[in-house]
Amino acid sequence: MSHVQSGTLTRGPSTLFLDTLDGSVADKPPIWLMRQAGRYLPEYREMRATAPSFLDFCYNPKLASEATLQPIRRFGFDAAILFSDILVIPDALGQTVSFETGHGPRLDPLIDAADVDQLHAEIDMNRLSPVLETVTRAKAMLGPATPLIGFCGAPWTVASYMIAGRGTPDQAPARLFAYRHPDLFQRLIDRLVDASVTYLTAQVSAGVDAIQIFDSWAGVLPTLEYERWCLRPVQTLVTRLRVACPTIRIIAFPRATGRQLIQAADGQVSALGLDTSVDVEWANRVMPHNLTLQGNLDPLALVAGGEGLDHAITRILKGFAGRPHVFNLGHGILPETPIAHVEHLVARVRAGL
Ligand code: 1CP
Repeated sequence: MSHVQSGTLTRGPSTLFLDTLDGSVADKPPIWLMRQAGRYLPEYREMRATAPSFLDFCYNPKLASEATLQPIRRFGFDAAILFSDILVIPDALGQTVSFETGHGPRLDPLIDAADVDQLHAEIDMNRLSPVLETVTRAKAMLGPATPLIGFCGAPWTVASYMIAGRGTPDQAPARLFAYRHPDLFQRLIDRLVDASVTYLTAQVSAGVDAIQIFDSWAGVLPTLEYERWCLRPVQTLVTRLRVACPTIRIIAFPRATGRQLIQAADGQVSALGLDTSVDVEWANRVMPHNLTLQGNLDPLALVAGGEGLDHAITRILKGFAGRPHVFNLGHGILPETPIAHVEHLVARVRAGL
């Protein structure tokens, strides 16, 4: 077991997942799945039915820590991810957020300057204290063998929900807003960077071992807008988080950004999450050799199972053999995914090539 000391923070015991984020190459990669806690698990659905709303569930440390542990107990993944949502940040900035079953999130959309200026200047960490308690509880339940991943949404992705007030196919409302009111949109992004730094620093203090920044909607922007609204704010966030937490491992997931993924490999992040569309051979060739790559099985291949799934797993294992790689999906697991297919995937990855 290694304990790396840097600044005032001590790193915990080494594990396959954390060592891989640090650049070690193993003969079999560690595996966890984006959105691994949640609706495809019957035990989650049963527990979820006991809470009045999804946000109540997220702010209940007992339920949320149990949901964090469920996929670990069932599948023995190499890392757990905190059970929460990216939209707790707008909630803690004073925007009204709710989740309607079957319809996804609903927020009071931000329409003009008055709406943006009405948000709290600083994130209300009292509101988020149950999430930090979930981290403490989940860490104690997991023990030292399974690291815990904390997360937030990237400023652009979170802003896109704050402006649309709901999920959309292409985040058109936020793109229109950013073209029409760039200065106002910049103010919103800056506020989200500040809020995310505060929130992630608190997650690290509470005990998470790594952070993933979900930029799920990075791929809908043209080049220059991607640089302005995604790349630079995430770089600022990461730089500031590293001042507060010098040793924290950070995974960036700028989904569907194609060749611009190369820009995200900026030497500051520990790993880059690859979405389903990224070609394994291309990524292996163009990405710095010591950079850990995470991904990128198509969630639909996991739903389908059979030979298609086996081919896809083999291609990823082969493609990333010899470089630091964390096996994962290219986006979140789908609610209709059969449990048996997840069991098969874990067994295949554990068996190696
Ligand atoms: O009633 C329910 O069970 C609600 C379903 C649900 C769940 C289980 C939502 C609503 N969020 C979550 C949990 C969640 N969300 C986690 C916890 C860990 C885990 O499940 O393993 C995480 C990491 C997220 C992150 C998240 N939320 C993202 C980024 C990742 C991604 O999939 O792109 C996004 C975009 C959201 C917003 C959100 N929250 C919930 C839904 C249905 C959505 C998507 C809305 C949309 O665009 O239509």
